[in-house]
Amino acid sequence: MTHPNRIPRRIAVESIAMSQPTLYTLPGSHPGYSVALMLKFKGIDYKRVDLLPVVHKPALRVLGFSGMTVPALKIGGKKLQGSMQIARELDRLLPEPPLLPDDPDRREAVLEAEKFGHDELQHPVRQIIWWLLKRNRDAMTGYLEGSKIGLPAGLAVKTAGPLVAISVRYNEADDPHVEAALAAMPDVLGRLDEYIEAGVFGGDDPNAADFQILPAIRLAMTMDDLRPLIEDRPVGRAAVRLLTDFPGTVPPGLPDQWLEPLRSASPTS
Ligand SMILES: N[C@@H](CCC(=O)N[C@@H](CS)C(=O)NCC(=O)O)C(=O)O
Repeated sequence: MTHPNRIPRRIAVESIAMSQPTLYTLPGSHPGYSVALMLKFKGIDYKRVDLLPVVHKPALRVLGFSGMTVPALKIGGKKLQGSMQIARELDRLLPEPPLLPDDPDRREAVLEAEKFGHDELQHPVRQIIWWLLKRNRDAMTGYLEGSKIGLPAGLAVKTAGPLVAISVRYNEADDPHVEAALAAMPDVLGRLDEYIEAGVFGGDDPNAADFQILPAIRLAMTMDDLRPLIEDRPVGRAAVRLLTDFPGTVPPGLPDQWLEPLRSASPTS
């Protein structure tokens, strides 16, 4: 539905383009992919700048952002952070196509699924991948594919030790948190499959919940330990449909015992 007072889309797009939208992200950042997909969905041209973990914090400060996390988006004279806040602002700046359904019940359901993905999936996936990358730094090379970090991937990986150590500590990617994240994963994936079966997301027309959740699932599927336990589930199939290609892969490395809850809950077990 187009509101009679809305400015025509063409004029809105031109005015947004004049503000030179720029997305600041980190290689492999799943919420970074969320925002990149939302911008594409809206038909907004933007420049992507890939920062390096840890170093991104002073860089964001210098760029005038108040928070310390990516995705960070400069658009329409504003500096935005937080994938959900960015989704709301994109709908405000350019209402068509919408990231949320018009129907109030469907809208509520999409907002609930988006928040569930943000609160229960986004960070656990981040903790699991940092735990693995700490033990297999060479695997970082794949996640750098297609990003422009301003130095050769090989050199970045060779010198990444201190950045990885700081990121692991900052994100609490330690044994107890990662074991707990994996223990919670069967319930998280089960709930996401239920949302898909109820038609909340994962359909032909992606919405804010698709953009929040599916990049996190896709990142989880780059981990050889997790991919076989996710790919045949509704949420795994939806992630591959939305993000056909996704860079990076990490060989198995998680303790068998931590994977047991997920293996027992897998539809193929
Ligand atoms: N939940 C927020 C925050 C995202 C977040 O934590 N991003 C990570 C990268 S995926 C980050 O910037 N981490 C800071 C760090 O590792 O130092 C969002 O959805 O935008």
